[in-house]
Amino acid sequence: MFEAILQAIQAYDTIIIHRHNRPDGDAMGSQLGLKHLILENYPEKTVYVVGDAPGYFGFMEGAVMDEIPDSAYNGALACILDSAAPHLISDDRYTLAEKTIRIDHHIFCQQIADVEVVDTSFESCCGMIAELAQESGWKHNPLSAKSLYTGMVTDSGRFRYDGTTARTFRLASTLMEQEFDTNALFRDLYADDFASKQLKAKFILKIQFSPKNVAYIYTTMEEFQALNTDTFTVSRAMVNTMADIRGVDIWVNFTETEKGVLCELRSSKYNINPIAVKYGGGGHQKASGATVADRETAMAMLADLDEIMEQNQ
Ligand SMILES: [Mn+2]
Repeated sequence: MFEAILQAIQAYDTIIIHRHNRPDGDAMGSQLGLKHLILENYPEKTVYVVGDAPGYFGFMEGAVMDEIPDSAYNGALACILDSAAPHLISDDRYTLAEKTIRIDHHIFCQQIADVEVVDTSFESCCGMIAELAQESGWKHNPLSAKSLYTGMVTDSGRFRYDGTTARTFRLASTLMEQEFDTNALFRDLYADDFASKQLKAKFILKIQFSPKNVAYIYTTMEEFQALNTDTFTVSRAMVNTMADIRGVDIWVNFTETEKGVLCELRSSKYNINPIAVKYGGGGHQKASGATVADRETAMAMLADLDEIMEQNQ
């Protein structure tokens, strides 16, 4: 599967690894994991990691990005990870490289690199890098293993989402053979600030139910302003306070803002994406979003989600 990728990595002395903007655990994990794998197995090579700041994932070892001049790309190989489109790639200087390769698990949009392996059957890009390592007979070290494991865990929702397969566990087991502290990793990933816990408690008390048991939270402009926080924290970060309620298969978080009512739609069972699309939004089958004009439209969306429940009863 990765012959051409392996050949390219073997052929270049300098390899610069890119990933998408505003990195998640999979973007950071695949970037750092591949770096440590190359350095472990080809110690004479020079490997750089580039891109914007790691944000939440700053706890990962080696997460500080390299600052390199344009000239570093002369005669170099650029490797693009976990990115489906050029505008998503952090640091567009990959175009300066002599050759480019890409490894990704998102739905294919367009060719970006000279050599590409895109496979949506993988739960994570980290899983693809673990497969590349296995196929190439590369040795892991604790850093490469922990980095890749981080992305497998986050992109699979702790081995829970649909993309999780027997292969996911086979590859994860190759990583677990290395010594690293999974307890420390899970603390870094999932420990919450007390203020965030309190906010979630407030939101849990606001949950309401439609006639067919779609859970929803509606935050008015007045309430939103009183919380004195950003739209992301109220909208996307709060939607899953409604996850895992027994008997609730669909849930939606509505937030009134100056731009309209933000709608975050989730399901553990049904494809709610067409409803988001109907209201001008998009996303994934079980996690989508849209922004609608007013409360009335938001309630029409809620009725449409109710209709999905009705049809499946
Ligand atoms: Mn990913």
